[in-house]
Amino acid sequence: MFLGLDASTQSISAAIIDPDTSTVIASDSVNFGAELPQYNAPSGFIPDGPDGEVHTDPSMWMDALEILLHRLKSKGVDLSKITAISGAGQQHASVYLSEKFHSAVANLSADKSLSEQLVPTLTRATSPIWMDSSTEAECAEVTASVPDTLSISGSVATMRFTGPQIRKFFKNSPDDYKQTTVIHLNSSFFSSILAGKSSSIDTGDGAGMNLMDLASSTWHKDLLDATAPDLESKLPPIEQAGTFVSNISSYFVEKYGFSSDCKAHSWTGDNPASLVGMGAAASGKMIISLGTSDTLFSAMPEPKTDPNGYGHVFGNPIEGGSYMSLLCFSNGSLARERLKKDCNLQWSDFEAEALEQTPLGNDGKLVAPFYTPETTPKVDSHNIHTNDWDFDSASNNTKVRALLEGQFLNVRLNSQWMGLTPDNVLLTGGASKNSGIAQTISNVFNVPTKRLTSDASSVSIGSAIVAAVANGHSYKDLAEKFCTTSAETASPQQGAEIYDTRLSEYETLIKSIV
Ligand code: XUL
Repeated sequence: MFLGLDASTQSISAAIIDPDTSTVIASDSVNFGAELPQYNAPSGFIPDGPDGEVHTDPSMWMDALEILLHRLKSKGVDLSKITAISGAGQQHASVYLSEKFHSAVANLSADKSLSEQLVPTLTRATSPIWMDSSTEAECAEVTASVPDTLSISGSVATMRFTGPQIRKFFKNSPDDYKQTTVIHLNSSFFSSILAGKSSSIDTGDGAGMNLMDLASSTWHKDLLDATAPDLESKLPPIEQAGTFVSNISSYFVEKYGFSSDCKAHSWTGDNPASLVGMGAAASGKMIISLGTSDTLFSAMPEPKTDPNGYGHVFGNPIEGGSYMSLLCFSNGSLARERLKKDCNLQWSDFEAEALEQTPLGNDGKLVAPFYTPETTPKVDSHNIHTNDWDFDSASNNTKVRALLEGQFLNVRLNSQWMGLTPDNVLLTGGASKNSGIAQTISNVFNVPTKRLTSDASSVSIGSAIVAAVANGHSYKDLAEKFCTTSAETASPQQGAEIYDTRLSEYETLIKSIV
C-alpha cells in the first residue's frame, strides 16, 4: 500500500492506495480552521496581515499531521502495511530553520509532539504562503538584476514565489536570515519530517521559487545572487519528485505503527501532484482545479512561457525531464465563499438548477471578482469590478451567474497562450462537485467537463501514485486504476457560443482595471 499526503492551504489529507486490488483503502482529512482553532487561522492562514502579507504557522501544519495519522490509526487502518509515502504541499510556502533542525529532526522523541520538538528550530516564526502579495519591491529588484528571469525559471518574478519571499526576509531580518541554515518549502519540510533528515526539493515545486534553472533543474547562480547572500548553502538540492530520502523516522514507527521498512520519498507541490492524480502527467489534457485558489494546468513536452507573464512552467513529477504549465487564480473558492456569505446564500444557489433563472451570458453583465489581490491577471484589488452595472442592487441569481462566468472567462482568457484545444476539461477540487460550477465551465469553454470517479482528492491520490511509481509500478497502469474519469459531468448548453463574444468584452473589462 502507498500513502499520499496533501498538505494544502486549508487542510491536510491522506489517501492510501493498494495497486494490487486497485482500491483506495482509506482517505481522511483534517481542516486547520475547524480542528485547530487555537491557531486563529479559520481559512488556514493568519488573517489581516499588513501590506498584503499572508503567513501561517508551520506548527499548525505539524499538529494537523499528527491528528490525521492518529485518526487513521484509530479507525483501524494498519499503517504497518504501507510500503512508501510521498506527498504534496501548497506551493511556494517556505519554512526557515536553524542549524538545530538537522539534529532535532533526526532524533525526534515519540513522547513529545513534532511541533514541540521542531518549533524551537524555526528562525522565522511564521511561513509566508502563496496568497502573500507583499513582495512587489523584491520582484522588481530581482527583475532588474536578472531581466531574463522568465526564460530561465519559467516565470517572471512573482510576488508569491519563494525567492522574492526569501529576499524580503533577508532585507527585513538580516540577523534571522543569517541564523537560517536551511530553507524548506512546505513540501520538502514535510518530507524531511517523515524521513528524519533534510529532504530535497523537487522540480515541480522548486520551479515555483524564481530560483531554479528550468533547463538543467539546478539552482541558478544569477537568480540566487539577485535574491539573497549565501542562499545556495541554505537550499536543499533539487531532485525528481519521489526520490527516496530515507526509511521513515522511528518517531512514526513508535507513535503510529508504521513499519521501519516504510520508505519516505520526496514530495512535490499540490498542483503537480494533482496533474499526476488526474492521470494527465503524460498528455495534453486540460485540468481545472477548484480549490482555495483555482488553477488550470496541463502537461507540456517543451517549456513554453506565457508572453503576459502570468502563467508558469513547472517540472513534471512523473515524466522525468518534461514540464507542466500552470495558471493560478487567487480569487477561487475564497471568492465564491465571500459572495455566499455577503448575500447569505446556500451552495444550492450555485447549482445548475438555480442558474436556470438567468440567461447564459448574463445579458452582458460581467464581473471581475477580485475580492483579494489577483495573480492572473496581476491586479492589486480588494473588490469586484463590473462593466458599468450596479452589482449590489442586482438579484442574487444575477450575482452568482456574474461571479461564476467572470471567474471562468478569466480562466479562458488567460489560458490562450497554452494553445490547448481539448475535447473536454477535467475538473478536480472541492468545488468541482457543484453542478452549477461544472456547467458554467462547460459553457464558457464550450466543451464537456468530466471529473474523477474516485472521491479522494487528486492531490493525495497523485502523491500516492508518485510513491508507487518510485517503487516500480507503472504510471500508465496506476492511472488506469486510480484516475478514471466520469462520463460527462456537464456538456455545453444551447447558446454557449455567446461566450466567444463575452470573452472579448471581458478582455476589455480586464484592460480597464489592470
Ligand atoms: C500555485 C499556487 C496555489 C497553491 C495553493 O502557483 O500558488 O495553487 O499551490 O494551492
